[in-house]
Amino acid sequence: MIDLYTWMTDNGYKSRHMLEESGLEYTLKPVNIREREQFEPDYLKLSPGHKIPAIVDHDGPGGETISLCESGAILRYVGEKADNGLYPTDPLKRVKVDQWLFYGSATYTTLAQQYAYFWVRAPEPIEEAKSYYDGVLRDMMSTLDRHLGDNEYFAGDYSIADISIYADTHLHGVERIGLDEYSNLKRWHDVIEARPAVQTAWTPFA
Ligand SMILES: N[C@@H](CCC(=O)N[C@@H](CS)C(=O)NCC(=O)O)C(=O)O
Repeated sequence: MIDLYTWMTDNGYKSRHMLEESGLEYTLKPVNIREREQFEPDYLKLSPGHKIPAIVDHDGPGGETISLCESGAILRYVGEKADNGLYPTDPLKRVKVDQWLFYGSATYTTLAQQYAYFWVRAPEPIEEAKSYYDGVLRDMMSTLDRHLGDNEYFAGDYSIADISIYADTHLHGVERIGLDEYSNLKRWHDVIEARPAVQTAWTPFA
């Protein structure tokens, strides 16, 4: 059994999406980051940088209980454990899955969060920062759109790479910027959005 410590944010949705796809049993453990619950001492033992998500697997490698934070690492861990093809075992296929997984985690989400800060949460509007991050987000969406012009999914078949990129495409692409100028990204987004795992993973829990 896996405990998933999460909240309703881009990174939070990724792990839940993956656990839903995996068919593994898991329990949701809400960590309300708006109430600063991520700073509770017990939670910091799971996620030293006070970030959601984190998991505890009570049946980890060798039957040990393990904890893990960082969305990309969680997606890989659950993918390996589920062994359902979403994190392929073929090293040749893994190369590109890892590339796009890291693009999703390290580049896309990280910069999209800055966009969200200046456009949604900043107490005072700072026009230069808003304009800068608008350009950054649109550039990343163009990059994704170009790749999907020649590829059905990001790295071969549907994989953890797609899961890593879906959340910010939905939150910012669909709900803020719009996907009309990114037709390949829209086609890909709509296919993933229709998956039952996504419908469940994006159900509010608080
Ligand atoms: N690199 C981390 C980033 C996680 C992250 O940014 N989590 C945010 C919510 S989306 C958070 O917990 N923020 C609360 C805080 O920083 O105190 C990952 O990929 O999981």
